[in-house]
Amino acid sequence: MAQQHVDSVVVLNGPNLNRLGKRQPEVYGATTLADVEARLRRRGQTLNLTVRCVQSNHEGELIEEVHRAADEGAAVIINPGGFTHTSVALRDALAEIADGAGFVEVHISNVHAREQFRHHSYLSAIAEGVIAGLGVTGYELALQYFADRNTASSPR
Ligand code: DHK
Repeated sequence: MAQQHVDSVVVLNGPNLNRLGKRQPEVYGATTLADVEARLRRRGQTLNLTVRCVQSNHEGELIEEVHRAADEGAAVIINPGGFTHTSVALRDALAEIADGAGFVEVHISNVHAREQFRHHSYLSAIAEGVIAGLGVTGYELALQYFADRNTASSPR
């Protein structure tokens, strides 16, 4: 399912993504998270989507934001950082989004071209789509996806 019209999208970034622009710029680029989030909010305005951005280094906080998104009927764009490869609990929370508004998993780097332990994601199998390796543009593409899906699914 997961083809419902959404008015809002929650952009969640997990551990260490507050260090964007500083941490391993050769892998994650030079753009800061504040810049990425500002860009997404602006883009949301032109796409008629309310965008709320949250970053946390804590698994429980991310899970609570997922619950909040579920209660609001919001779609989710998530870069779970290292929790991608470890967190059954985050997957369990996101299963509710998968059954509702849907979520897209984003990775800035091409995780498949990196260490073996980054090749497995606990989330990908229940994500509506996965974007990896396109830098921070991946977030914008995911947002565009939800706008296009709105147009395709339910003209209002
Ligand atoms: C970000 C991280 O922090 C890593 O733990 C993931 C992901 C990859 C990214 O490419 O955005 O393995």
